[in-house]
Amino acid sequence: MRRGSVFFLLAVCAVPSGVYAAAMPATMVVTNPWSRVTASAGSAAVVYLTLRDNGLPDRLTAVSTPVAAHADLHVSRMVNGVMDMDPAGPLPLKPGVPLSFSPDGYHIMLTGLTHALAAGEQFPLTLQFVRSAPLTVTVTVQPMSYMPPDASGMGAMAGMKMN
Ligand SMILES: [Cu+2]
Repeated sequence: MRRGSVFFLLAVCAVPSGVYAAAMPATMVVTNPWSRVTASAGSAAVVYLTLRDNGLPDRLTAVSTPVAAHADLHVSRMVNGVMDMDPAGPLPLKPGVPLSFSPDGYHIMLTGLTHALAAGEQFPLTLQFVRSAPLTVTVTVQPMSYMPPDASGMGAMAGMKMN
């Protein structure tokens, strides 16, 4: 059976990566992870990115980075005309539906920065999922004036409480 032998070959090829059999290979794609310059060490920073799940349904459970004592998933919401935020997550990921972090929605909050973030600096950020293997991406620190190409709700940062 030709069909059967092809299937068998695929099964054999999958064996060398058997260590990671519980995880899915390279199905999470992160676009434009970025943050902004900060005034000092110890202060807070926010990371935005777009996450696309090209595999099976999954959930983003946690984030971490060596440049901050804490990295947390937050969601912004308008309360009495002021942008406030709450802890969020795990965040559900639907295959093929991008999850965009933005000033008026989900963001990654970094607190207890080890040093002030300077424009042009880059640092690693690791995303953890229920099913997929952890994914480490490189965040670029942008100047205060930076707006991402696909920014929406641009004025939302103004009233956001950062501490
Ligand atoms: Cu926040």
